[in-house]
Amino acid sequence: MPRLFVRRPSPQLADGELTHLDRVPVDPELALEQWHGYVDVFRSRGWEIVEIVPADDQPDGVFVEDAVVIFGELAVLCRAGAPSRRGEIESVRAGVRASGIESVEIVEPGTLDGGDVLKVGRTVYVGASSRTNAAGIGQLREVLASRGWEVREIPVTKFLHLKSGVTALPDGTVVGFEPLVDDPSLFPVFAGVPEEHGTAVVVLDESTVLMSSDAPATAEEHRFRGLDVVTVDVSEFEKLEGCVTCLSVRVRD
Ligand code: CIR
Repeated sequence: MPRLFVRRPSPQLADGELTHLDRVPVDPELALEQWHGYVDVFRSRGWEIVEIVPADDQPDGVFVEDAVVIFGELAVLCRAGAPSRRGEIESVRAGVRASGIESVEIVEPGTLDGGDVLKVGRTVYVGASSRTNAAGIGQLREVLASRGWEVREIPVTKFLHLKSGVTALPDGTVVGFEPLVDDPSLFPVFAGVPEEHGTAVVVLDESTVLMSSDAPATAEEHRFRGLDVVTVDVSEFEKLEGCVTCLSVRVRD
């Protein structure tokens, strides 16, 4: 059964980090409602939901994808690029270990945010962003080299994390909002999408993706490709540069 690691939003969510967006009011109650809606999509499809203990003093703790990346049987625990987010790792480490998953950690001077890691087949695209540095990418490459994964570095200058700008459809096509992608030619198969909030897709199964409800034209394009599209409203997280990918870590057995 596939597993979903999540963490409920902190009441301090509105104080989360912002890099490219201006701060606008965030409704913590609506955020919690949206978070439940997001988790329910997976629960109703048979995913096991694993809740990392709440971290109410960590405004960005809900963006659990940034703290850990799973490669088959191995969890890579990240060292956040934003110092304000480094405290999130304690509880994520405990949650991952309690699940019996083997783990390694990115250590100083390396920084790596899980949002910068996009897996397509056995290729791991890693964003060199304001959050992920060369040392972090080097450590990841070393850990994965003997396990059959190839790490490719991708420049990220126009948005926060690699996966805020590009994600992958079930067939491996990388999709992104082209004005914000530094170099689409770095991906073997790239397709532009018409809306910024349409860049993020979560693969639910081989024919179904989950997306933000704030990208209706993109959803239509995916349906035209033959995919089933499930949408959720994640507006309160989008205000903090979050998206559908960063609210969870997916583990497929
Ligand atoms: C941050 O700036 O770290 C959070 N406010 C948003 C993190 C979003 N994570 C992601 O795209 N993977």
